[in-house]
Amino acid sequence: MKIQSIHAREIALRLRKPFETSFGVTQARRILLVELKTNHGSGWGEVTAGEGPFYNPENTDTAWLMLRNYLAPLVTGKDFADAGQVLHAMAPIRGHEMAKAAIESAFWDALAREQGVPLHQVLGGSRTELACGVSLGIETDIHSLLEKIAQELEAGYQRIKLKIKPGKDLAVVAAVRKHYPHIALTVDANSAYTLDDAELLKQLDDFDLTYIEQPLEWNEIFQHAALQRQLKTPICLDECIHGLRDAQAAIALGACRVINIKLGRVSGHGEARRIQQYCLQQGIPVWCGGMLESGIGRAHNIAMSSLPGFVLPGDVSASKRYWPEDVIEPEVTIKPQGTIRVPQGPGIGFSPRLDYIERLTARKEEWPQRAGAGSYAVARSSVENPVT
Ligand code: OSB
Ligand code: MG
Repeated sequence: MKIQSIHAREIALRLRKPFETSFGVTQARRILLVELKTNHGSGWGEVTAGEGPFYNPENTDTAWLMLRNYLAPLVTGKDFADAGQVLHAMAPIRGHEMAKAAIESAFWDALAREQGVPLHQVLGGSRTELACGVSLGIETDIHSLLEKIAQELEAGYQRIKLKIKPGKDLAVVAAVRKHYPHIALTVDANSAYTLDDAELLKQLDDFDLTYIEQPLEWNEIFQHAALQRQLKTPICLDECIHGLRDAQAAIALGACRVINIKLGRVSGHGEARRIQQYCLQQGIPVWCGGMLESGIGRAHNIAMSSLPGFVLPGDVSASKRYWPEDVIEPEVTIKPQGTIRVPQGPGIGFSPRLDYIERLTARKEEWPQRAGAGSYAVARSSVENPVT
């Protein structure tokens, strides 16, 4: 399949309510959507980077730059037999996994649509319903947190994840556990602690958490191994895992007993599947994380979560938890038993709402640019013949 051009847009989407993590508060998203135009139709992908480089080094603006100046020139006008070849074509670019994942995953969508089959089937997924959890942001007081938890449990969600940070940890988790002695409960620190906090983190062992997600630095596997040796509770790595090699290192070192797979963080479906397969062989449970995605990214997460290793409830939840209106139809909904049905239509199985997306669009470009190639021509030559 030949990638003829890439249509990129930045859309502005306000969250229904602000979401606070240890690294900051998000009120509105600036999301990049890409549509790959091929000689056999098109496919959609989403850049899952945040507005600032606080979760990982990427953000909305770096992704736009990478897509326009480096990644689009490497893949447009070329024929690819599969998505692995697309990722390979982008290999000269170091890092920028989320920018690459948008193209790679859009290619999968295009491929599945061309074949007229659902993406989960092309990926090799078998599950038809996914177990869903929710990720709850940091709240100013415990009463509003308990109220939110009550609502989510009422909606059916099967696992509650609490964001924690220094000063908003033990007392919060203790209060929630006291109120709900039996729910599946986890915490996510988004790298807010250091090994010096080991004594505090050990006290989390009292609360029967399924795992503690990413307590230490975003790219520090070795120290997580030192911490895991001191904890009874499994560590789940999120930020640290950028690809299969990180998963292999983390498992071999004993740095985690659970892995959160995020499509964007690992450059797309191909690498996500390699991690999933490796973890399945190693007996490490995985689950699908979220990045406050719009419906496009959410749809890709749903397809990925249908693979066999995804045995723990994901952070993939209903559109209406995030947005007054989603950019896809139908929107993602959750059943009363806390599951999402994997759609059976071709590709991602949801349709982009083009009119609505147009109204949300802050900027859009098509690469290669049709007239006056300008910066595009410069960019292409600088990737293919780097001048050092
Ligand atoms: O660490 O999982 C995380 C959101 C933004 C950045 C990082 C994370 C999150 C979430 C929200 O936890 C998951 C979601 O509901 O999309
Ligand atoms: Mg996380």
